[in-house]
Amino acid sequence: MEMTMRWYGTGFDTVTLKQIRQVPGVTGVITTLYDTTPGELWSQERIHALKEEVEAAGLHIAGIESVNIHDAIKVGTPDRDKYIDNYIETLRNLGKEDIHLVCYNFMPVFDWTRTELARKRADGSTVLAYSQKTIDSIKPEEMFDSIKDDANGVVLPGWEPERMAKIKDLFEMYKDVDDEKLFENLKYFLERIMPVCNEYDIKMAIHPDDPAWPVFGLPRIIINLPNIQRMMSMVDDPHNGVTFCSGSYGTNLENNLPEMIRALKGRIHFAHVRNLKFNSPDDFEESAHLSADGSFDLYEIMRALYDIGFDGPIRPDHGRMIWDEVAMPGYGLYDRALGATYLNGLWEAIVKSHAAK
Ligand code: DNO
Repeated sequence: MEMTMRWYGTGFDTVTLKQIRQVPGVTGVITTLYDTTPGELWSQERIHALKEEVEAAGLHIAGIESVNIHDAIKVGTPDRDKYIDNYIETLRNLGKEDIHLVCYNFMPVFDWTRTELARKRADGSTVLAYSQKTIDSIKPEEMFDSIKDDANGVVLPGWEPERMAKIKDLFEMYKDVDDEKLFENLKYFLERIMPVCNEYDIKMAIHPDDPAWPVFGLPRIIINLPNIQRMMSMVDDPHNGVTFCSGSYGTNLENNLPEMIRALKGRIHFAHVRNLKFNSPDDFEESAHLSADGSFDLYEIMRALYDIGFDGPIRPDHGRMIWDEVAMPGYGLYDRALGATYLNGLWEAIVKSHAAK
């Protein structure tokens, strides 16, 4: 595996490449062109400039998170082909710049959903949290307003204010889209992009829906092993794979994370590893990465990745806000650096214990 960190780009991220370079064991970044909109074509020049900037800091681009999918593609409206054409061109331009991993999601309307961006924990840190009761008590259009004051002035991925302003139209757009339709539209999209992925060896790594169940009545399909297997078999190509995100699949306590990892051998192209602390099955908060601080056994997760021979990029995921840092919720430097170091420590121990046998 390669340890990486997510970086939103100069002007968007409070964390610098120089800081990331100094986190022990981190060699790559997972980045994006944060000011592009879903459906827009990424020029090779802009990708090249981003790559040069990252490389000048002594790092490399290990993958893109995300090239976002236009709603027309998810809904399957007649104009979807023009957005898929743009997506294909973007993939080609990434391939030409020697970038071979793309993380994306197929969630309707909202990307990840949290009801709090700064829940206070006993140690004084603040974390992202989710309560189903809160979701059940508000309207989708109130969602953004209810959390935006805790965003520390940054634009959250998937929660761009322009998008949120059109929320009612978006819901209207999805009114006839159910799970079956969403699967069908995902299949159409994947079939169209696979040739360019094969030509440039680009691994597509779909991100799970977070939380892993329908929110506000919208369909959510990338939520458990049977659905991932369906997605992979409907377009059976090794480039059609997944981002294994422990914090997203883990929202559903019925998902056995190490077992899922073992079942997905060969098709996990990217891993997000973090912990959650459950207060009840429908109320959880994002704890520190350490197993003892949350509900998951991170050692077992890392061991499952080791056992399947995972050799792709991995990144610590959302961190707590600690030591008075002001940053994008979940994406500060300090706790993610602690997370990376902890995951690296687990990995080293696993590798060495295998060598000793
Ligand atoms: C949140 C992230 C998601 C993820 C996208 C992938 O912090 O995990 O926004 O990047 O769903 O497309």
